[in-house]
Amino acid sequence: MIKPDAVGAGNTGAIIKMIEEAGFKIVAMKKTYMSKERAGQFYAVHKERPFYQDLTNYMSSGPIVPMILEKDNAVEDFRKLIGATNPQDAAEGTIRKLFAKSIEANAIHGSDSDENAEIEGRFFFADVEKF
Ligand code: RTP
Ligand code: MG
Repeated sequence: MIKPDAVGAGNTGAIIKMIEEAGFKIVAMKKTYMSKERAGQFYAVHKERPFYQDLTNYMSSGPIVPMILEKDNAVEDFRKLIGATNPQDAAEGTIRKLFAKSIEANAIHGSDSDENAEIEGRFFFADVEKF
């Protein structure tokens, strides 16, 4: 999911280009928006963390671009492509190094397991939207 800071800065196209060049197939994609309540559901695993309120305010501050991506070893390879959560720690050439503004406004989200990728894909897309 391309996050509100990167969509707002006009970096959607550049990020999609990097994702495709890294060998990911886009199975589904749209530009949409999450209310604070829906952002809270999406990041429910972080409910007890001190940054949860800030995070859900930020994630509902503007449009987002969620995608379902396909590739061998997709979860691990995508997390390599996006880089560390804090852009200060992200490797050169990663999406977060290039486009993230801060540890919170960090340009992009990647699922952290195959199981969560399935759940998060269903959060945004119906089966008929996938091809
Ligand atoms: P994501 O889930 O968005 O792909 O990011 P991640 O795995 O790299 O990081 P995670 O620990 O799951 O945190 C989720 C998102 O919360 C925001 N965050 N803010 N202020 C803070 O200390 C802080 N820490 C995390 C970031 O937007 C992070 O991506
Ligand atoms: Mg995470």
